[in-house]
Amino acid sequence: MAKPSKQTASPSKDINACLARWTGLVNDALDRYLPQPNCAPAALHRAMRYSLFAGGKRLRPALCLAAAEACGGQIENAIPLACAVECVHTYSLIHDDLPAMDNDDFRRGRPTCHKVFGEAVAILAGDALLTQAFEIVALAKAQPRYSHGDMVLELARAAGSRELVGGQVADLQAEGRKISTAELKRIHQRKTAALIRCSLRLGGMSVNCSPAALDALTEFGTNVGLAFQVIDDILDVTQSSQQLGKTAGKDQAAEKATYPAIVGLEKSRQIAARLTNRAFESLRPLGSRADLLRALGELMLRRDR
Ligand code: GRG
Repeated sequence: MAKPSKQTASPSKDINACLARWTGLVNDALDRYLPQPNCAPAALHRAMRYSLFAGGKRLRPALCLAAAEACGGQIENAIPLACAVECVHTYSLIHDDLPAMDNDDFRRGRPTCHKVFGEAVAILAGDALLTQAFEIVALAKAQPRYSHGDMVLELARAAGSRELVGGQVADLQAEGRKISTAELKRIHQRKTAALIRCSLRLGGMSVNCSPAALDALTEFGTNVGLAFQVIDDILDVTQSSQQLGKTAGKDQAAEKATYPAIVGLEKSRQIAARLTNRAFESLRPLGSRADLLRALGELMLRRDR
């Protein structure tokens, strides 16, 4: 993978150990927030848990917690928000895998939700996870600068028709069509970067961050989110299904617009590195407190799944 410039990247802590610890905290909290698997209707709750605890990388929750830390706050405040964004993310994956959309049989290393529970329950499990996310935001602690309303608005906008859902529609409509890199970037902004940026902003809001810190997180989130999707497109071409835990090579088969398809692999790697460097630049005002965010940015650029 292409390298970001040394001067801005300073992953000083053991990011993998930190990620493992944070994943544990988020998983425990999600387990508490979600209805138990035997709670009626059991099929629905089992389906929600099946996808939520399928071994996702938990990058959005990690970004949320690291943002709270970068703003000098306690990660405990950010845990509910980290859980909420992961519920929205998992819902979007369940729906994206449905036959009416990407029609995928394999996700997070196991059969997709609709393959195991049927289409109707999978649709409803996605709906319930989306709703669950807002219930969890309501249970978070409001802050002097940020009310519950501000947090709900943040998540609703990122998940709604102008961002995540709108990006998915634009992505489906671009299939089989030749589009420019500018149009592709706009799709990536909505379907991928919006929720990543929202994860960071909610992390900052959960610890009452300053407006300047929120701006820094916003800029970081946009660029790291765009880089994340470019890498995702590269991995779809270069990795095996087993490595990815989802079906590889689907973009080409569906004639999807991707950076590798439009500009080639090498240029795509350069674009991802450039976006990551730009993301690091925006963290300067946060100083060394943002080291974990820098390390996460590095990890996202260099990931192999
Ligand atoms: C159906 C409303 C709706 C939206 C779907 C999420 C999405 C939009 C489509 C899925 C395919 C895709 C390329 C999404 C972009 C975001 C992305 C790269 C998701 C995968 O995120 P990871 O790698 O997944 O963090 P894990 O499983 O590790 O959580």
